[in-house]
Amino acid sequence: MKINTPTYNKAFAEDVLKGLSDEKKHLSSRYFYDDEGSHIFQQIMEMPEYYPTNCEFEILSEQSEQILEQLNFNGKFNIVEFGSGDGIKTKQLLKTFLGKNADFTYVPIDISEEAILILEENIRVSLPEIKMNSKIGDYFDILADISKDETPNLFLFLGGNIGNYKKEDAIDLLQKFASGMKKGDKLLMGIDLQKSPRTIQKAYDDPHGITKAFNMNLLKRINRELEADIDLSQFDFYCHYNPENGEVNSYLFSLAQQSFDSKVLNRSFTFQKGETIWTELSKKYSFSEIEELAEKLDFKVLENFLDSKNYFTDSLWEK
Ligand code: AVJ
Repeated sequence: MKINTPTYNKAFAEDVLKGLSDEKKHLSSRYFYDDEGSHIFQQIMEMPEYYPTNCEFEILSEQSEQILEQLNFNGKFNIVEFGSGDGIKTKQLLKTFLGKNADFTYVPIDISEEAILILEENIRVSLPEIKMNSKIGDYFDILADISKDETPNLFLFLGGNIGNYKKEDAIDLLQKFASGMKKGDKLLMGIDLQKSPRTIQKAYDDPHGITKAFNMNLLKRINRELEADIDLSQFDFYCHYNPENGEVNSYLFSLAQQSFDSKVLNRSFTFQKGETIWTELSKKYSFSEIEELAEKLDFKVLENFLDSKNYFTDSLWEK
């Protein structure tokens, strides 16, 4: 690798190098979300086939009063949100809580300063009376600070992002959340549920090609940021839902025997015809798996708040 090249993201370069050097090639879905990828994800959320966003919107629009009751906080509390994004769904919950005169401070955390600035503006316009204390930075650094305080916390981890983590990694992540939580603190986590395999397959293998573009953007990023010469027309996208383990696995695969070159990584990479790059896990849970996960982490599941189709849950856990 070149040294002294401040124009590229070091973690991205290292992970691409590792992922494309392994016997079975892989790239992390964490790298989907650059500016272009975040834009494509917005389009995914607008597709009729991609049900999770609408389901969670429905849950937070219609059941936030019950969520507030279940919290059982008397007095002030914080609502700490991990990876707040555009906050459209969260706004439904905040609006209801304000209407019920709950005494809380909203603490959105995001690594992207831009995302936080947009969110702040958005919330200030629509809910001007809210107390807000945004944080830009790493979840766990900020969590360590927050946990020093006596104030009870409701943590939000919405959108179903937990689905992107393999079992051990999910446990690891939630363990880190738990380490910043006091007894009585709550976690509200969005989790996509197992359902008709056709419904799930259609949400990821969409007929518009938007999910394909979302995955192909990883290759575009490699071209742009790692000065590579990947011929995008020589790759395609494939994904598959396995109802036996609840996993959607997504791949890019090579349409030909080919190589590309990266100037930043100072290496070339070769692909056989049909060779895959694993790009994403999107795990769908059963209720018993949710229970099992909570139990392993020493949480109590207080309630699963479901949408009317029972596709998705906002699962409320107590530490
Ligand atoms: C943002 C992780 C919840 O797994 O459903 C959407 C990302 N990937 N379509 C998901 C995604 C393909 C999404 N999450």
